[in-house]
Amino acid sequence: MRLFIGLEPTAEFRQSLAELQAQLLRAGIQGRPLAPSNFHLTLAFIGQWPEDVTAFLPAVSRPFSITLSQPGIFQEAKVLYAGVQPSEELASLAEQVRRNLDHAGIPCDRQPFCPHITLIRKPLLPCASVLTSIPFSPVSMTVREVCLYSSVHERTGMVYTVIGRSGERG
Ligand code: 3AM
Repeated sequence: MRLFIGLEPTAEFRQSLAELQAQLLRAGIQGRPLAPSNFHLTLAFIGQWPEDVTAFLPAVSRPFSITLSQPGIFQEAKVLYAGVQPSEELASLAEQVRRNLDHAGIPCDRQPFCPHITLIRKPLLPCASVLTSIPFSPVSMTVREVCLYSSVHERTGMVYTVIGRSGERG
């Protein structure tokens, strides 16, 4: 299984992300838009691993909010994303996820945590200023749980599916 751990957008948050994505496309940005059903915020990328790791997802003891910020681009990864405002709670949740994996001997990517939600892969911009010209709303959602995702390469592209939740740990 190809696995990663992340946050699943609520229906409302997903809708706002889809609207932002549509605005970016209308502004002339080309590329490969993610299907809104695939939107997620990655906390830790595991990659190939033979077992379900739901048991190691940290519980969210105190729900907290995350809020969108300006869209941006990771040039190297060729990704256009919706920014997510950094916060103490979010950073410590990502750290807790990575620590749990370390303790369980499960390897994960150790790139610094930079909260974002990918909207368009391989973006081509009509001009450099297009991103700052998009009006975006700083919508929020409440984080209540951490999700384990599987990533499957299907004929139509990648499909990310929640296969475990921190609330479901036995
Ligand atoms: O959350 P985003 O969309 O930025 O790019 C992949 C995607 O990131 C990333 O994990 C998320 C779910 O697939 N990813 C894929 N391979 C990776 C790797 N080897 C990776 N992240 C780090 N290391």
